[in-house]
Amino acid sequence: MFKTRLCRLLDIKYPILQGGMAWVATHELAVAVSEAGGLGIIAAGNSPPDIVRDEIRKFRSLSSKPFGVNIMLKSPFAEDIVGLICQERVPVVTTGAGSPAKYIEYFRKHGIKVIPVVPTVSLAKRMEREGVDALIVEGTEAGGHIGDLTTMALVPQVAEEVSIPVIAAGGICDGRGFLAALSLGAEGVQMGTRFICSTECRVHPNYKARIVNSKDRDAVVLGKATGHAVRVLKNQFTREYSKLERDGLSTEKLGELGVGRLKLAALEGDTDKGFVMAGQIAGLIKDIKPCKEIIEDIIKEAKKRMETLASLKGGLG
Ligand code: TUI
Repeated sequence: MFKTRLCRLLDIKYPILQGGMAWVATHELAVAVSEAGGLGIIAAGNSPPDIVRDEIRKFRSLSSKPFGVNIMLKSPFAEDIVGLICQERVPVVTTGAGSPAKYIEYFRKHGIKVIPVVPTVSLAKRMEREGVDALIVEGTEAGGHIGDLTTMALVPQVAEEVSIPVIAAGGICDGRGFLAALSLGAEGVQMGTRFICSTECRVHPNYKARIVNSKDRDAVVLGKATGHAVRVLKNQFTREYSKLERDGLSTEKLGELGVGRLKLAALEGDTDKGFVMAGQIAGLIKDIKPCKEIIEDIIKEAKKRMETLASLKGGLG
């Protein structure tokens, strides 16, 4: 059940990917997700290639399952990471924060599957033409750097226009979201915030606690005016930052203020002065559990809800 083209493409049991979150998605998390039957992803973030190579090798020392590496295309090391991924023969690459067009042919030559994050229909169509294997269609509900269309509106519009598998992301954390995504035409999901709240995720416990204790309106967007929208959980720093944004502080100065803030929250646990990147679904996440349980609970819940929907059909005649 729920075996889609994505399962065959990536050689995974469940069509569930883990988001490539900088400072959060280390090999420990990726191993746990891949071992549980999903696709674990190591985030390169802004790290230099030596660090990422070490993470890839650590993954391989612990698991022989398929996995991916996420390239944040605005990283100063993006090009070096592309080379590293090919050298290390990583099976899957996901990309974020830009178009990977200039690297696609190179990846394909090395037999690496390419799955970019796209926030619009036009980029999705362009990426399909360039020869990518699947698309992560991410709605504005997601955490971190975001586009402005919702998952609900964007996923079916992309699914209508492309024939490669679509993976829905943004606002998904349980069996309801998973089933909804498949209903919209996706063949899999990617989750970030849900996997942060896993026992295997090495992020600081304060970061997980901030998510578990969050409510529906806590995930706010900063940087809209400067064209670098980022979704984070409200705290002392976001209040100060929003005020400076309203007061018209320059893009450059705002950028400087943000430097190191994700690391501060993720590694040092300063959830007052750091950026706690998380999606709008944070308010629904109430526990920290192993990745295997997260994935199996989603599949169980989705099956149960499918049966409920089927009985509804019976009831309607
Ligand atoms: O990339 C993300 N999420 C991110 S990136 C990020 S930045 C960062 N900050 C601190 C340390 C390390 C990294 C934080 N969160 N999600 C995927 C995503 N990609 N969302 C939106 C996009 C996107 C935007 C524009 C993809 C393509 C795109 O293309 C524009 C173009 O060039 O055509």
